Amino acid sequence: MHFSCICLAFFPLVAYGYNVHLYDDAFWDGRVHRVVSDECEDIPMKMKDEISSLNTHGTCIFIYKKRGCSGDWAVIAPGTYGHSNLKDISFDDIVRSIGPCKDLS
Ligand SMILES: [Ca+2]
Repeated sequence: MHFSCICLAFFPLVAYGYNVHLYDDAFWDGRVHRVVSDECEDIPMKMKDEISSLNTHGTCIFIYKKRGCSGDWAVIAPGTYGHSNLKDISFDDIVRSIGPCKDLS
């Protein structure tokens, strides 16, 4: 118990904020929609089923195939596939919500 208190003191629980530009064409082209948040956000109707590439500006997000951050998901973070073309990870034109990265450990 004492140990966990020390951990919380040195590593406070923080929200994993993200800053992402979503594009309706591959390779960061077409219409763009920016989302800055630290919680789940549904894709606006005007961009629904159109997202084909994205730029997370070094942050980490989860993308989901259903609204409310549910359904199949994938991690988009520095070094992962899919940023330039979501078709590479079978998420082209299907992203309906995005959310902060979760601790998968
Ligand atoms: Ca598209």
